[in-house]
Amino acid sequence: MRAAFQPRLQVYIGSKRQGYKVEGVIIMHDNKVTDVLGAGTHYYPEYWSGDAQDAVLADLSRIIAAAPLFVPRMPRTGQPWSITMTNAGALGWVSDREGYRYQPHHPETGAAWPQIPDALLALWDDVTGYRAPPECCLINYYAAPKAKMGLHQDRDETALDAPVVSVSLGDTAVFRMGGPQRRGSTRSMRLHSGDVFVFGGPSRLYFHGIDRVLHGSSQRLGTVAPFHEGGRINLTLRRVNPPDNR
Ligand code: MD3
Ligand code: FE
Repeated sequence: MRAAFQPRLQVYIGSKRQGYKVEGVIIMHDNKVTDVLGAGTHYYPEYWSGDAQDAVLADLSRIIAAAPLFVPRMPRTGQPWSITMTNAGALGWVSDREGYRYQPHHPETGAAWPQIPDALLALWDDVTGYRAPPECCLINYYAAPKAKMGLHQDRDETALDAPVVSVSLGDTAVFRMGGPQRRGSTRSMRLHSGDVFVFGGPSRLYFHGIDRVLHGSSQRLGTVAPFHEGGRINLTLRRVNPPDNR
């Protein structure tokens, strides 16, 4: 069940150099903001209550016990990212010297990824209505106070008609959303614990990244193993291959 309250989505425009100003405040209706920025992005502020978020964290704890967090590395250079990650589902997304790809097994243990928890499968059905379930739940963990993710596009999936669903847990993130071109203008929004974003339509291929995490802004992670350092978790549910209709 969704938390019943009426928060506002603040959208900032600008850059580090020029400074930011509030571009607009969008007031939600029916616990949902439809078509944020006119790009096919839908926003569900605090989709889950605190208890429901804790239940998802308990699921993640079990997943990580079976499929440990690993340090992704940049293709070619092998430079480590500032976050750690793991996956659930038939396919997991990995990044190492060889490149970016989806694969059915953990890069270090060689084991199949754990199943995607039922609560996340139900979320996918609720917010996407897509004709097939997600094949991947990518789990990104921002433990270090300086962890971030540079501006990028998600295009390793062939089912580009399916949206990507993002769930934020723990500390608030400063999220940057660009457009279809790397060099275009960008906007900044804050992602809070329990927030769900659906990136469909044109926004599916928009550039995006995490500038920083507001370390200590939430206490939700601290009591759950292995998240004792606190920080932030982002889950993305993805359809990788088009469903086969036969
Ligand atoms: C827009 N994750 O895993 S979530 C990623 O918070 C990723 O860890 C960030 O970007 C994070 O690829 C940002 C928001 C997000 C996720 C996927 C998207 C925005 C997206 C895919 C397409 C368009
Ligand atoms: Fe992404």
